[in-house]
Amino acid sequence: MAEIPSAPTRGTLSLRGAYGQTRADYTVEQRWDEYGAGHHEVWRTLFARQSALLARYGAPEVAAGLEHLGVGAQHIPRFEDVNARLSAATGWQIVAVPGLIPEEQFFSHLAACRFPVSVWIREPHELDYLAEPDLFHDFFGHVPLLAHPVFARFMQAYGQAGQKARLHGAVSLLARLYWYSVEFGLIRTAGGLKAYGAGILSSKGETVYAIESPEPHRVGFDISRIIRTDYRIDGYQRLYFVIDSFEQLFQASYGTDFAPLYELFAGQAAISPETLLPEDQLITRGNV
Ligand code: HBI
Ligand code: FE
Repeated sequence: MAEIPSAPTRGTLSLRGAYGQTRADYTVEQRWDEYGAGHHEVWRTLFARQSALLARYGAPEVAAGLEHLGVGAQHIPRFEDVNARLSAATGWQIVAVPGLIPEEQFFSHLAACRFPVSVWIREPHELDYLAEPDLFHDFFGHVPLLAHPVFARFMQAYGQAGQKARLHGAVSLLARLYWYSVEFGLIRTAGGLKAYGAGILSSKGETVYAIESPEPHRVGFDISRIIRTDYRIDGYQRLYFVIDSFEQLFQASYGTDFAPLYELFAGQAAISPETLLPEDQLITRGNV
């Protein structure tokens, strides 16, 4: 890795995509002391903005998780501080990684109750859009729910399912489950529809859109429907799947033998996210 310059305000940005110092499992040290004032400022800005949206748009378990883990706006969290509380809550840990890591290691971490969090944070001109996960997305979006026992158990089951999917050459099918739940999931609550997916909660625009826009379809969660359904990576989703509870998410995933579904769907064309099926449990029909 390049030397760490001690820039007065930004500190170093060389952590982004720095894969030179990874261990075999793709983890690195967080090196919290190397974040500069500018990095903490980006965290503060994003945290203030996104946490203000949680009360109205986020699943209550997300705000509860942030609170429980002692995560606040002040500065980029120290992973070891969070780990002390997280492991007491659910047995999970977060581990520092340079960014996206290969599937094999990603699934191994989840199966072992470790969530990989990128160590680099976006720059001030990137607050609204990033093509790859940074610390803010990984942390704010994913970590709070790891303090929820049932969601945490689901994530471990997903990691184990991922390991099996690799053997079937079916990761691209299983990844749709992750996309439509962990990244872009909605949940029905007494207070109405709320977001729990990290891709939604780490985006200002999509947090409002996912809940309030008349454009996208919103359909009841169904695993075998989800793993047949394409998703878009270049804009807000046209389709969201809605769970009734985290128990539903866990039970459906844990109780499903994916192998026969992989066989069945392997040769079939994917369903477009714009397409509704007669058997869908329609919650809202999109108007676009
Ligand atoms: N690596 N750090 C990181 N974060 C991810 O979400 C991630 C990854 N590697 C692979 C991956 N996701 C996907 O292949 C799976 O969700 C299927
Ligand atoms: Fe993510």
